[in-house]
Amino acid sequence: YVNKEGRYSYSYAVNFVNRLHRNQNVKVLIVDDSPSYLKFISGLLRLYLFQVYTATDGVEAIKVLVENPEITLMIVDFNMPKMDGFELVRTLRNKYEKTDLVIIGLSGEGDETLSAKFIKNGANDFLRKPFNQEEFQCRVMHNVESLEQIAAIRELINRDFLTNAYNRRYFFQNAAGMYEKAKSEDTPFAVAVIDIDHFKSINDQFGHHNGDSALKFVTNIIFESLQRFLFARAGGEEFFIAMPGLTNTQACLLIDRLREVVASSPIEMDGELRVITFSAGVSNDLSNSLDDQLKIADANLYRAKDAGRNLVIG
Ligand code: GH3
Ligand code: MG
Ligand code: MG
Ligand code: MG
Repeated sequence: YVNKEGRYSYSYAVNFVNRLHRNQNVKVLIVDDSPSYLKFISGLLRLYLFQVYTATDGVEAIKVLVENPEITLMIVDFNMPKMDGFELVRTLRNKYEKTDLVIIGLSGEGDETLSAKFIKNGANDFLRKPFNQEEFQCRVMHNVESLEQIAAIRELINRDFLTNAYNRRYFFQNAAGMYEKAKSEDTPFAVAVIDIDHFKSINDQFGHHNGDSALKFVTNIIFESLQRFLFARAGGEEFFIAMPGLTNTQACLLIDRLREVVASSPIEMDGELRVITFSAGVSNDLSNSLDDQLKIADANLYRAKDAGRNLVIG
C-alpha cells in the first residue's frame, strides 16, 4: 500500500475509509476481568469505529451475546473468575460456529502453550498480552474481513446471478422450516408457482438480451410486492413463493393482484412497448409434503395455461 515515496497511496486511503465505514456496523464484545485492559481495548476498537460491548466474566459475556445476537466478534481474556477463557470458548462453540462468531483469545505473558490451547478450544485467533497496537488492529481487521468474505460467499450461493432473486437452493432450505413450523402450529401455509407466459416468443422476437431484461423487470415487481414472503427464481422463467400464514383464498388474491400489476406494466423493448403476463398455480394443504404441495401448485399452473394464460388458479 505504500508508494515509492514511502507514503500511503490514494487507494490505501480509500480502502481505509471504506473499512472504517463498514466497521460502524460491526459489533464487538470484549471479555476481560481487568478494567484497565477493557478500557484500553475498547479505546483501540472505538478508534476504528467498531460498536463495542464489554463483559468482565464469562457468565456476563454469554448474557450480553444472547441479548445482542448481532455481535460477530469477541475478544476473550484467558484468566478470569467464574469461567476461564477456554471454558467460555468451548461453551460458545456449542452454539456459535467459527464462521458466525469470531473469537480472538488473549492471555498474559508466561505460558507458551496458551495460544495453541485457545485455538484447540475453538478460538479463531490468538494474541499475547501485552500486544502491539498495530498487530491487534491487523488481527481484528483480518478476522472481520474473513467474516465479510463468508457473508459474500453465502449471498453468492443463495442468489440467482441474473436477477439477484433467491435461488431454488435457498428456497428449499428455508421453505422446509417454514412448512414444518406451520404444520406444528396448525397455521395455514400456501405456495405458488409462477411461470411467465409465452416467454420463448419474447426471446424470439426481441433477442435473449431483452428477454433477460424482462426477467429482471418481472423479478423486481414480484420482489417489491411480496417482501413479506419467501420468493425465489426456481429456474428459467419460473418462480416459487412460500406464504406462511395465508389461506388458499388469501394467497390467490395476493398472487392475482401481483398478476394485475405485472400485466399492467408494459416493458420497452427495442422501442416497442410489450406487455408481459404470467400464469400461476397456488396450493394450500398441509396434509401434503412441501414437494407435493408444489406439485399441486404446478398442476394448477398448467390448468391456468390451458385456460388461456394470464390467470391464477388455486
Ligand atoms: P408458456 O406460456 O407455456 O410458459 O410458454 P413459454 O414460451 O414461456 O414456455 P417455454 O417453457 O416453452 O419457454 C420458456 C423459455 O424461457 C425458454 C427459454 O429460452 C427461456 N428462458 C429461460 N431462462 C431464460 C433466461 O435466463 N434468459 C432468457 N432470455 N430466456 C430464458
Ligand atoms: Mg484476566
Ligand atoms: Mg416455464
Ligand atoms: Mg413460460
